[in-house]
Parts: sequence; C-alpha cells; structure tokens
Amino acid sequence: MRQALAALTAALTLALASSVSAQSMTVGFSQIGSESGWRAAETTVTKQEAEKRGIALKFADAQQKQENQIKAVRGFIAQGVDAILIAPVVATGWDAVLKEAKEEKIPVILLDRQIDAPDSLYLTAVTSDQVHEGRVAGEWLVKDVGAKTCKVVELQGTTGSSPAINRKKGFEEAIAKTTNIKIVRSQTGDFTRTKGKEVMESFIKAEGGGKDICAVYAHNDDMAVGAIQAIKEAGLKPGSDIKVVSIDAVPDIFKAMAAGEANATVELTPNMAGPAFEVLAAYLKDKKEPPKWIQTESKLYTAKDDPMKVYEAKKGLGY
Ligand code: GYE
Repeated sequence: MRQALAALTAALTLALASSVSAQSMTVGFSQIGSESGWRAAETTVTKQEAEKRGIALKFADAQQKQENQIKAVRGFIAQGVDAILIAPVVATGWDAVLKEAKEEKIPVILLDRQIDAPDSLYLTAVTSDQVHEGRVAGEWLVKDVGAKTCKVVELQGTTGSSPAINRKKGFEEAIAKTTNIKIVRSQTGDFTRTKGKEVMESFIKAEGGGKDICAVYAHNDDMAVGAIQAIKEAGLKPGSDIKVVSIDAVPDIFKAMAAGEANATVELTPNMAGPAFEVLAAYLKDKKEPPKWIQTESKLYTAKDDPMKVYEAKKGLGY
C-alpha cells in the first residue's frame, strides 16, 4: 500500500512539474512575416499550440527582413525567455546571434527552414525535406508530360532561403532524368502572389506570348496562384495550356485545381510548432537532446484527389 502511495505521489509530482514548467514557460518566436497563406497559417497554428500548452508566446513579425529577426532574437535574449523559435528567412548570417543565445543557455528551435550554421548552435530544426518536395513536383511533371517536349518556367522562393535552394535542387534532379523537359527561365517571386504574377507576366512576354511554355513550377502555391492570374490575362488556360505545379497545399490551390487551373501541389504542414514544443518540454525537463532534424511529412495532391473536399477540410486548419 505504502509503495503504491509513493508511486502515485511521484507520478503526480512529475505531472505537476511538467505542467507547471509548460505553464510558466515563455517562448519568443521570430516569424519571417506573412508573405504567403502558408506562413499566415503557421503563425495561427503556433499561437494555438502555445495556448494549448499554457506557454506564453512573445511574437515578432520581421516583415521578411533578417535584420529584424536578429533584433527580435536579441530582444528575447535580453528578456530572458526560456526558449526561442526562429523561422529563418535566409540560410546564412545566424552564427553570431545564435552564439549569444547559447551563451545565455537559451535553446533555439528552427521552424520550416534550415540554416548554414553548426547544428550545435540550435536544439533542433522542424522542417520538411525540401529537396524531396522539389523532386516529387518534378516527378509528377515528368509523368504528366511523357515524351512531349516541355519548356518549364520556374518561380523560385526567397533568394538564399533553404526552401528556394532545396526545392530547385530536387526538381532539377527529377527532370535531369529526361531529355525532353528543360527549365528555360527561372527567377525569384519571393514566395508572394504579387511577385509571382509579375514574374510570370515577364516570362510570358519573353516566351512568345506564353504559347511555348508547357509548365510553371512555383516553389509555393501563392506564387502559383499569381502565375495563374497572369496566364489567364494572357488569354491562355492555366492547368491545360500551361501546367501548374507547386508546393504547400494551401486551400486556394485546391480551388484552382477544382476549376482545372492547377494540376499538382506537395503538402507542407503549418504545424511545425507542435513538434517543437514537445521536444522543448522534454529538453527543459531532463536536458535530453532531441535529434537535430525533425522531418515533417510531404504528400502529393493532384486534381484526382477531390480538391474541393480537401479545400473544405483545410479551411479549419489555421488558414
Ligand atoms: O513554402 C512558403 C513560405 O519556409 C517552407 O515559406 C517555407 C516556405 C513556404 O513563404 O509558402
């Protein structure tokens, strides 16, 4: 009896300790901005995940500028937060500020993008496999196009960001296995609809009014939605005259798919914070080092996957 009581007390103390630590935990989040529907959803979900755990979240929107992110991180360090989340807008330039956090023993977790820095400077990175995402997009196009000659135009993500670098790499690997599919133009659209439309307009002008373009590969759905607008304004049919393949699987791309204006997207979950908070709680409790990379799933969706049903299902997930 006495042993059972002791075990129960220990279990209750442990549960209380971990819930108290989550309750009193303050986490700073340096978010890139709200350049895309996916990014806005990530912010919403991160706030929901923090609330669920009783974590006090200090949120800073960097308007897509690294210097604002670095300033925000320094602010979190000065405030003595328990941990810091960073969605790093670009892959380089983080060593100094991460060393400052390390000196103050404040763990840093990267969300949705990787950085070129020693992984001793951060606790873990919660991201998709972005090379794989690009490969899946490329393999879909290879299958869809068959032996037909296909001139592809590419809308890259933010210059110097890990998704832009990796998604380009993966897609090129996939089409390199063919001799009939080539990227003829490639430029950054900075992950935004506006820029995606602008750059697609310039591609159409440069490529004989667009009739020679077989497909557009956009590193995210928001640029793809902008490109769809440009294709329509040029009097062409997106989804058939020019195939549209992209990444994120935000609700609006499924609306376009249902209208026959988009063809394929690779899903990226906006919930990177849930896994981040889980490993953080474990680390703060017993200093157990998590793996340096927590990989999120990537799933291909095409028009065959009942797009309006997917659209409805996604509407509630932070978008
Ligand atoms: O694909 C895009 C956002 O960092 C992987 O950033 C993320 C990308 C995402 O702007 O919509």
